[in-house]
Parts: sequence; C-alpha cells; structure tokens
Amino acid sequence: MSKKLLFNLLAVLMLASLVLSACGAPTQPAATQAPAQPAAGGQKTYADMTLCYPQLGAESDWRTANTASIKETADKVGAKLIFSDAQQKQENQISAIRSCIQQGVNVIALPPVVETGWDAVLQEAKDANIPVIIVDRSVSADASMYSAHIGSDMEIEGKRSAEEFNKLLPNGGNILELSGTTGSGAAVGRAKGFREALNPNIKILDSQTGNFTRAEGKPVMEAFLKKYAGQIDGVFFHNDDMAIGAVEAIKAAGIKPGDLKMVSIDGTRGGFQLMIDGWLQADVECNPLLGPQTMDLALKLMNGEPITKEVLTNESVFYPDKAAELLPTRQY
Ligand code: GYE
Repeated sequence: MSKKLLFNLLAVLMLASLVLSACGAPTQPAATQAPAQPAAGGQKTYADMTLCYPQLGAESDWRTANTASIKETADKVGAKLIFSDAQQKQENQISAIRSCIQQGVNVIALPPVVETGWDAVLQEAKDANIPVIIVDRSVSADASMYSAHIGSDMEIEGKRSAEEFNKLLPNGGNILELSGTTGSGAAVGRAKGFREALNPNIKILDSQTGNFTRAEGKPVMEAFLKKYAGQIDGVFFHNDDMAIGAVEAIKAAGIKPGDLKMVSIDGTRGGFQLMIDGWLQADVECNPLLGPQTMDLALKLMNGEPITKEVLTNESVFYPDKAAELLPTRQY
C-alpha cells in the first residue's frame, strides 16, 4: 500500500470515528426546552416522549403491579421512561422529580406517597413547563398545580368496605382498623368513606397504621389481639398485604377462619387466596394497572390536546364464592 493511500485511509477512518462518536454521545435534553409544546406542523408520538415516574415505593403487591404496568406500557409504546423508587419517603420523591425537571422530561406522572407538601416542587415543574399527572393517590395541592389525576376513588372504596361490615355484622359489633400509610390519600380517603358509611352500632375500637406492608401488618395485629382479646368481631384492612401479615398473627393466636369478619381492599391474588382460605369475607377492588391510561394522557398533554382532569377507575367488590374461579384470571 502506498503512503498516500495509507494516509487517505487513516483520514477517512478518523472522520468516521468523529461522526460516530458525535452520534453516539448521550443526548441529554436541555432543561430549557419547552417539552409540552407540539412540534410545529406535526403531532408528537410516543417516540418523542420521556416520561418521569418517581414511584413511591415497593410496599405491596398492588405497587409491584402498578410499577409493572407503567414499565410494560412504556416498553410497548416505545416511550422512554425515567423510573425511580422512593422507598415510601416523600423527600426521595421530591429529589427524583427535581432530577427529572433538570433532565427536561416531557411529562411527570407522580404517585404521591402522602397528600401534603407538594406545592413547591409542583411549582418548579410548572415553571419548567412540564405537565404533571397525579397518579393513584391524591394530593392536597390546588388542582391548578397539576394537569390531571388518574386513580381510584378512595372514599368510595372505604364506603364499600363499610357496607360489607354492615351486612356481615347486622346486629353491630366491635371492629379494628389496620390503616395505610399515615397522611396518604389512600388511607385518608378510605378512613373517611368508611366512617361515613359504617352503621352506628358498629364500633371502631382502635385504628393503627401498618404502612400498607405485610411486615408491619403482623406486629400491629399481634398488639391488637393482646389488647382487645375476646372483644373483637371484625377487622378492616386498608390493603391485602397488611391482611396477609395480620392473618399470620391471627392464625398464631389460634383463631379460625370466619371467627372474625374481615374485609380488605385491593383485590390482589394474595387477597383472593385469603378469601379462598376463608379469612376474608370481601375484597374491595383497587386497580393498579394504570400504565395505558397514564401514557395516553401524557401524549395528549404533549400535543396540547384536551384532557379529562379527573379520571376515576371503575371498580367493584369481590367475594369468596367466585374467588377460586377468578383467581387464575387475576393479573396482579
Ligand atoms: O391500596 C396499597 C398500596 O395507593 C391505592 O397503595 C394505593 C395503595 C394500595 O400500597 O396496596
């Protein structure tokens, strides 16, 4: 090979590597871009979308299913997802949101661990022109601080649970409540709806949080069983995971299925199994599969299309008689 040819070949190679490295460089969208605006002359598609999902934690089977739904949907439609797990800590969710704002995401979908304390960070997203969808639990911030809310009506779930106790304890009785995370929209709404609809002859002896987890549900139930031995007719659980944890304590205390009337919320496979085994008399549905709706709404927001501000999930109540038949069809 002549020197000239070798020189030309090297020059071509150098040029090619320059071009390649420029293309392959990580493209961080600038924080200053206005992501919510549709491109002139064209609709945005999922390929243009970076969605931020600062998940609140992994505390329950409901949450695991919610995470899977978001991830699977993003994958399916071809949107980019920035996902994080805040381990049930609001400060972690806030820093995840701030990092997403810095990265110039197109939309933030936030499942808030608690209701209060979001105003400052919602304002920061607004200032950066990034729409925020509140997913699952609600926030107490003014509705002008976010674009939309998708989730369940927690008060109705509480009300439905109370109606089950009204049927299960027609002559009244004493019950206990294992509540969800203190200050969370889910726990606040469920407790409120429950109290509004519960017959006055049913008394709530005590209410303690089990933080929506199996691990905390068990010791709370153990303490309840010691303190209120012989006085309990029923237990209301704000979610199935706490019911599963509590049933371990109930079994250990020698109590048999059906001795206590029990109602829970979520409708997970674990909850269905408790119904099949005779522990739960009703499971109030709460649907975690919010990925498709969230993604659809996010795209509409990117394109400046009209949206529904409050999207409530359609839900029902499950009973032991159909539990075995339905269990194989349950997606979470
Ligand atoms: O019921 C519970 C989860 O916010 C609706 O959070 C959700 C609740 C759900 O930990 O299992």
